[in-house]
Amino acid sequence: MKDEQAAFDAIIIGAGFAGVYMLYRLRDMGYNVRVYEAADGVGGTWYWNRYPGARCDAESLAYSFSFDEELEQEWEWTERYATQPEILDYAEHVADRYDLRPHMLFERRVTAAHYDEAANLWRIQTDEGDTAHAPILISAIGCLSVPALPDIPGLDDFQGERYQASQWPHHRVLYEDKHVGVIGTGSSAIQSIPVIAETAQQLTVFQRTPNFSVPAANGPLDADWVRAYKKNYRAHRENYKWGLTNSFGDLTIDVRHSEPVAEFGRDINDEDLEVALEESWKKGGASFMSTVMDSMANQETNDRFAAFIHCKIHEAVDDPVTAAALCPTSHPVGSRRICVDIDYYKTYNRDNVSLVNLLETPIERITETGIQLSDRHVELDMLVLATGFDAMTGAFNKIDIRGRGNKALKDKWADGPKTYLGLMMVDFPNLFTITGPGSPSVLSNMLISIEQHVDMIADCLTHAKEQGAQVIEPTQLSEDYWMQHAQQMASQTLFPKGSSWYLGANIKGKPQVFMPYTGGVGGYREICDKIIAQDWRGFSFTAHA
Ligand code: NA7
Repeated sequence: MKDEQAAFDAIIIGAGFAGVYMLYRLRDMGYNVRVYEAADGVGGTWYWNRYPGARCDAESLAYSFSFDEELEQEWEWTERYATQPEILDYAEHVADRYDLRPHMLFERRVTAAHYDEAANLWRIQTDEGDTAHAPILISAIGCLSVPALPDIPGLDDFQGERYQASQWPHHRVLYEDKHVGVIGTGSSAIQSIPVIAETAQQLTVFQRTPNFSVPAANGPLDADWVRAYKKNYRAHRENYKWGLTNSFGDLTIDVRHSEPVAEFGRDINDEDLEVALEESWKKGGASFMSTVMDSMANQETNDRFAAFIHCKIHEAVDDPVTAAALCPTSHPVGSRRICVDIDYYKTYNRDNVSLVNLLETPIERITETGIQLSDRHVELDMLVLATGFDAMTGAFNKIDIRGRGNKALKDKWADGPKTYLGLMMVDFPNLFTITGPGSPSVLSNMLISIEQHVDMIADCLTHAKEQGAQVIEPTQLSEDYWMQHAQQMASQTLFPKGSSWYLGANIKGKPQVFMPYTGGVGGYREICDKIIAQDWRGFSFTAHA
């Protein structure tokens, strides 16, 4: 089936969690919707990222939809942090449970989306030749969906097996009897290295920048605990929506999360901090950073967190040279996304695992049989690239998006993304960007941010209808204000010091602007709610002439 000049009320690009929920909402509102998806199934990130050990770093009961109480009660998660196959099953279950697939076209990559001002329509094209139009266009294209290949000479010369973590094949990959090389030590590598090490004959990790990682303390979920949690699901959801990790009142306290023991690092002495961090370390998970509230705002507090993790690395890793190489010193803890691991550091104690510190012996080139370092050649049978993504704007730039007056989005964003609330843009009317740059997105539990944006878009469309408006667009003033506010918020934190993909620093030539909103999901939601209460302040709703 192919769409030819097909007319819809709304077009959604992407069938990950954002696309799935947006479709669900719009269909319920009576919209005729088409979803185009590049993959041959739903799931987005969880469709593509099938690398060994892939799992979510947010807890399963929180990293799930909250829009239907029956769904959240009936779905059984098995572990504290769900694996990729389990999350993909869940995405498929949701698509089937609500009969969403008939509205989706798979294996279609949207290549162009042009706004036809005279008709007030977005006209799209796909790589399979589909053409369609709708007054509303919604991007649900994901924040981490365009893989970044390393700029290393000879990459294509390698004759062994080569895999990209974020585009892992669907067939089983076997490591037995193989010398495997992994390039990268971000979250994907840190999750996959312990799993590959279990069966590989030899595993060599090529590390340029070490990352901070905290233990997941993963395990099977206890049935009684889940029952108690599910009894209070509404309250837990409410807390998560506002960025609170704990529960309140007479609810079961989610004891696994780290509660802040102090607002400021200066209020807690070294001994007490050590005890508190130890406690958080045992509980596991990224909420470790919440042990003291100014950990991402105050360099001194952050340094104390870093020193604690350095000690943990030295405790876990037998070889002191390897341990030292694994200790990050170039960036504050958390300024690059903190990793959540299962036995990552201990993996370096295995006889079949070794670390190459690229800061001392850089890669010169990739050869037919391995990697040529400045001082030696490492022979490899398999090369795994866990080298990250062109985050947040990469997927937009892959589509020829043109707004009013044929203005290209690429040009608008030439110096960094510009949006109002990460949701809409001047000159691109009726184009909504779910978890777009300028919203908390990747600094939050994505499901929470997705649900908020989708609900807001649905409300916005209802409001427009009530106003008799067909053209929705933010004002220039509001977009300028939001960008200024977002940058100002980021500058009050240590995030910009990370030289990270949050900033676009991992992609050559990309403008370095801190892209996600650092005000937290609670602060952001409060602002959005106020804007809505003030009659959608900053948005203009006009009738199409
Ligand atoms: P990341 O976190 O961007 O990690 C990419 C890794 O690849 C990182 O260690 C990079 O080192 C390394 N890299 C990239 N290019 C090179 C070259 N040329 N040589 C050596 N090493 C290189 O991506 P992930 O997929 O692990 O995680 C992304 C997010 O996905 C994660 O935060 C979760 O939210 C899920 P560098 O730091 O650039 O020195």
